[in-house]
Amino acid sequence: NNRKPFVAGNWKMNGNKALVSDFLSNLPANNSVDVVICPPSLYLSNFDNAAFALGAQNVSEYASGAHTGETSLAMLSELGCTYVIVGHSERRENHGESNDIVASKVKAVIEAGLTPILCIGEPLEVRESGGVFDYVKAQLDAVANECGKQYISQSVIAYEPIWAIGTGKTASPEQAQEVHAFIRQELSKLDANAAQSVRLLYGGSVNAGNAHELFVQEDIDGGLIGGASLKVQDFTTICQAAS
Ligand code: G2H
Repeated sequence: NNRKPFVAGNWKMNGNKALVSDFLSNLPANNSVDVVICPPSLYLSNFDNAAFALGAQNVSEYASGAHTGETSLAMLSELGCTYVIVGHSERRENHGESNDIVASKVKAVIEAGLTPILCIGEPLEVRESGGVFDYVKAQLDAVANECGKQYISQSVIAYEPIWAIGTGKTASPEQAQEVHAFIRQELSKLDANAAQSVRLLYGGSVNAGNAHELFVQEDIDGGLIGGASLKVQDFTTICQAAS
């Protein structure tokens, strides 16, 4: 395939100015991979002249106004941010983001000219009861129904099984590839050409040691990295594993 590999670091609510400087000075440029750092939004403006792209971890679906504590797409754009993680499982589980809210956010992000990194993935009980495909299909359909198929094909999609997030339990390369192939097959029902070009990332306890075996799978085009994106050395190794 000719999809350019993609690696995004999701710092979550971690990091500080010193970590920003460390990444600016020490993360090597990598021309063969799209590299994105998603720090807490507060720090986006500290990343002037970075050799990598910037993403936010969340955004409001509204353009402006009385939404205390929220951040708008115009603000993110002004700070040089070109990607937004939408629908991370921590937002879905702990901040009440339903499939419908996630779909509105995807729509808003694309309409503002940024690229969503749409997160989907099942909890453990769904994995154990054999409902994984139905579950991720419902998550994809919610976006396709609300926004239309062109929105989903303009997204980067991250498959993150919730039982593998921050737990040290990674999906095996075969388990991940199986779901990635299913996602690409579902996308091809919406738009056969676009399905071949959409980057599908795996997320959930990816680290410097296991990145390579995941990224060599046919339908895994890179990763969304949490814990291991906080160490410049490990993150560098992971980016290299994708190239
Ligand atoms: C999944 C991932 C980053 P971690 O949330 O999105 O985190 O790599 O720490 O499991």
